[in-house]
Amino acid sequence: MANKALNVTAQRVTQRLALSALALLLTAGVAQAQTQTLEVSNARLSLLPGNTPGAGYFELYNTGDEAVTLVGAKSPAFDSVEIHVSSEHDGMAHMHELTSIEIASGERFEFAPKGHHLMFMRRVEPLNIGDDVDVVLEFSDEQQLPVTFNVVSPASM
Ligand SMILES: [Cu+2]
Repeated sequence: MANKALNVTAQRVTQRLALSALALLLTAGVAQAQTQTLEVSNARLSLLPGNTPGAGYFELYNTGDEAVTLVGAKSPAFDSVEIHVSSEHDGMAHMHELTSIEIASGERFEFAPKGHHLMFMRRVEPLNIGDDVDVVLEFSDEQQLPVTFNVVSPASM
């Protein structure tokens, strides 16, 4: 009797382990699939002299079957990074912060001068033209996409 009870317990533990292993495999599979559905190109960071904010431009191509939502970005080289969009009213340039941008399946979303951009606030250390800056793009499904931005002069825009 006691032996049988032990066997049942052992079996349950085995099942639980198998389920955990399966869950891990599924999670890893999903994470990998998501990373492969986003392509970033032409990532550049336009930097003015002094400690003014830098503007990040790039193209984000969603090759996946589902929409993705960009909710933020971070970089060890800056205190904070915001998503901004520029607009013009009565000949005056303005910009404001966005909390998210949805990129549809198959869409190539361009962050470009006079439009959407990442605003890099407060440099942690000096940066020069030609430097590489590590940035992580953050999505609503908790996906984190590392991107290297190349520091360029605003004159090259
Ligand atoms: Cu801005």
